[in-house]
Amino acid sequence: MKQLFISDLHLKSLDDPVSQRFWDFLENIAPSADELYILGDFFEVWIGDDAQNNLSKTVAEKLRQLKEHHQVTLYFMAGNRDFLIGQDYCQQAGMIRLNDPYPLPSNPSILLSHGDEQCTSDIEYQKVRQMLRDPKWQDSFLSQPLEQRIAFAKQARTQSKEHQEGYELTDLSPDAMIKQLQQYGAQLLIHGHTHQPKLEAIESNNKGHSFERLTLSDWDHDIYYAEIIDDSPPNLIKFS
Ligand SMILES: [Mn+2]
Repeated sequence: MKQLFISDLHLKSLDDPVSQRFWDFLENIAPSADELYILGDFFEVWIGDDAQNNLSKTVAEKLRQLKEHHQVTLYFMAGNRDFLIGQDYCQQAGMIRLNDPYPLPSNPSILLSHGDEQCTSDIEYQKVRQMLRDPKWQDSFLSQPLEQRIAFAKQARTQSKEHQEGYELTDLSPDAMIKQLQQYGAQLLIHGHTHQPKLEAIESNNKGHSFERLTLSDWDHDIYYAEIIDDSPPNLIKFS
């Protein structure tokens, strides 16, 4: 069995080079897989499954083709940009929506996550996250007219940029990663969000345990995806 993992494409428009790279990936890499996991921030922005455009429709069509022509099972986990992707779009694209975190059924020592939840040192962000992930907030947001949702998304982007400018890039907290791995009886976290591709040990004072993380890249410059073949450990593979 071959499993592939990608994240953080931040798809923006059909004519963006990232979209072309993704079509290449779907044509040349993904067909040989049994399972493809998309671990969040797939789209740069998402304001509801009812607000579709040419990009979202093309992506759904291409994913469906991959699933139907090559029998690839598709999984989607939301990130902090596209957490409003719902069952309707997942169904349209032939993807199975996963909760965050999600233990990999074929290898429960591996836990999948987008990664923003473990950035616990950014207290402001965690407060906002808690609001945005509240189903009540989401229902009320999705019931607003499109223009209002677009305006909100724009404002949220500006605020998030201002917030980030005062900070070093916030990484996932080692303690938060280890706590979550222990909770699930897992040893390796595969995640995105920080766009710093690597496979490394998580620094821990907890002797006798060794935890690891595999971080996926974004799709702007050097692109990496993770691959697991049968029971072997995951590999980070450069996609050019
Ligand atoms: Mn993210």
